[in-house]
Amino acid sequence: MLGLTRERFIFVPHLITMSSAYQRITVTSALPYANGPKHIGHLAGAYIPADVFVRYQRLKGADILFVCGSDEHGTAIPNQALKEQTTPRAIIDKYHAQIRDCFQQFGIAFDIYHRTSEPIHHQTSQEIFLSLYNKKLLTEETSEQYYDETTNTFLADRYIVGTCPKCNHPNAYGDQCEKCGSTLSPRELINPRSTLSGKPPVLRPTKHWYLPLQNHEPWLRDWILTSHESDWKTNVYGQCKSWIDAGLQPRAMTRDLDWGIKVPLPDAEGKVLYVWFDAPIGYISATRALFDELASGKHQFATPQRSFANAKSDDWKKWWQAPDTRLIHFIGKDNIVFHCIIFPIMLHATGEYIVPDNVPANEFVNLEGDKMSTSRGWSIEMHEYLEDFPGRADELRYALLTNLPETKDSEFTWKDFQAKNNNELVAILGNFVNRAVVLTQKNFEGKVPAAGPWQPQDLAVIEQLKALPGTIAQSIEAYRFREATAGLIDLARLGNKYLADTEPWKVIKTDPDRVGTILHLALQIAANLAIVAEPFLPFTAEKLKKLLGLSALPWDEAGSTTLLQAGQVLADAPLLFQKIEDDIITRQLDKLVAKKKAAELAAQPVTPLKSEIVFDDFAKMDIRVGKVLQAERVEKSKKLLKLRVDIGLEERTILSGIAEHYDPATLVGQQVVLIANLAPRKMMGMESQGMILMAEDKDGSLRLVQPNAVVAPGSTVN
Ligand code: B3M
Ligand code: ZN
Repeated sequence: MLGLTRERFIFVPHLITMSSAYQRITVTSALPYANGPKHIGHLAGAYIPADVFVRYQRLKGADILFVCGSDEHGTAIPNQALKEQTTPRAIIDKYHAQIRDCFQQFGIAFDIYHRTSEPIHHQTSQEIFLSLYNKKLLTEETSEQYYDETTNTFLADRYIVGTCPKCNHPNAYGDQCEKCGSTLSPRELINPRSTLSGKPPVLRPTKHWYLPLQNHEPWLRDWILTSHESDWKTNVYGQCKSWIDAGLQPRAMTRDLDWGIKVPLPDAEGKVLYVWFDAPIGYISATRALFDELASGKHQFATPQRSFANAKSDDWKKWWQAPDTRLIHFIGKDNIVFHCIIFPIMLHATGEYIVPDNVPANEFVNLEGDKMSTSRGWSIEMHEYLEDFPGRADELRYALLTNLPETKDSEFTWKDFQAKNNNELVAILGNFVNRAVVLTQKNFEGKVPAAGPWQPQDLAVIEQLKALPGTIAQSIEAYRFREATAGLIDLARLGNKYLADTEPWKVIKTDPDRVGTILHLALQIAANLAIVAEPFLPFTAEKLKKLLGLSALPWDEAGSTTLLQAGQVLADAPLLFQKIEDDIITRQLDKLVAKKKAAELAAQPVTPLKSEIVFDDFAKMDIRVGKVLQAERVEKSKKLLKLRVDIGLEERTILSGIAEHYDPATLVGQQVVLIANLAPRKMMGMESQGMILMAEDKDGSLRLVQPNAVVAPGSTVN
């Protein structure tokens, strides 16, 4: 591994020369499904690395564009609507806003955060589909697919459940068994049933449009396997190679679904584009939307950006079609084939679009020893972190950056988060800046002191200061963000060590001029941090600039010892970072365990139905409404309450196992529903003359069944 890393490091200068032929850079981050909150693993995978890269390039003065948005199609959306008992539209509106706001609070500085439900996206996707269709690059095929005759719909894979052919799990999905992890197709399920109606589906012929991936194999081999062997990450290159080597197949680009982008052909009633056809086109339509908005003066940047002076609507084309545009997709590993194989084939086949120069996909971040999963409750959602740690986005950015899953899955633990914060951000970066500023305030009235002649000790530090930004830049350009982040903290460490070695707090008594020189250099290091920290810790960089009275500086100024003029007045020192105490961490760990438990309960299957009965079976029961007159605990019993109930005709004594769910006093006066003709039963030496009906929730808690208005005791229930 180490050997490989070294080897790739040697390629860096070569890479830079290669990319210098490019005039501009288009950067995309995967469009998250707007079907629920997104967790910090997503943030680490496709958003923070992209943001570091883009912020760095902006500081370098590159002509760069950063687009993202919500993926609002696919079965994930109607699925969630079903779960939340609402409409797909309500789902995408809710989660689009939530995810967009979270990204903004984490400082992810997109030029636009668009959405695939917008008309311009529907139009762009249909245009690309038609372009392929008109070039005869799509094939039509009719195949048999499962259809639900009750709801009159073809069933997406996720809407079919049945017994897994591999492990006999009774509730495997049409595309996957979550018990044994096997990838399945709906036809493999034993006893399939529709999740919409519960009925077995039938097979019906349906026509779809396919992209024959295999026809593009020679080009793909040449483009990826030959041209990108040395510069793509090994995990990405490896996945592409095994896909291509396994033999490419035709892939359906349309679906039978009533949520999505209509297939723009006359004979395609009820058919929409496959979500993985339209979603990546979302990058292009986001760019179109951005330039439309810029041209009409309507665009609002969420965070301050570079300006796109004199932008015209048509400018989107150069970001997607000009051969001197360098396209980079930031994604997670589960999206590799779509971004490296299917989407590039689509784009290349149109003959108009460029293909990516690189797809630096990340692996996954695990959480406290287990896979991160929102549905299993084992996750830290972006909004949860922001609620619990307001104003502390940089702290999480830092913890994730130092631990990015760049070559293999990594692990987030709250303990490590605390350690990174306390031992690195507080103790190194924060401490260094704070010491330099406080000493300046104390001894030089808060003004940058003039520097005297440099001493050897200073010169050694200056040399390192000059070298570090270049090292960090090389790491960023090679998509090695962990290494780059380590470089940032090395710069702070350099400052901290310089103060520790020179001990200005001691020297001040004997040689104030020397202290002036030391603090001058220390403050220059702090000013360098304000530039270099910007891609990684944008909020901190902003605070540093305010503190030092610096305006925006380009990356190429980093390494300099003349960023600050003597006499420059410092602002009051803000505390850049605060220590995180153990109790905060314990609380987060407890919260995680509680969330998992709640998710487990919610996921518990509903009790299966009993076998069918006939009306006479039901009619034998005499069900009545009664009113509770008295209620008390039964001695020596944890579960039983003894109730006195008026059932209109008479009073009854009834024992009911609800002592753990109701305080007896609250029951007096309540209406209950009971089976009045059940043979009396002895319990704890007493006779119970009937049975009260209760609803039992998934977690075992019991609730009285009651008429929703007051009725006379003795009323019958039919
Ligand atoms: N929405 C899947 C995902 O969130 C998908 C990505 C689309 S990128 C064009 O992993
Ligand atoms: Zn299985």
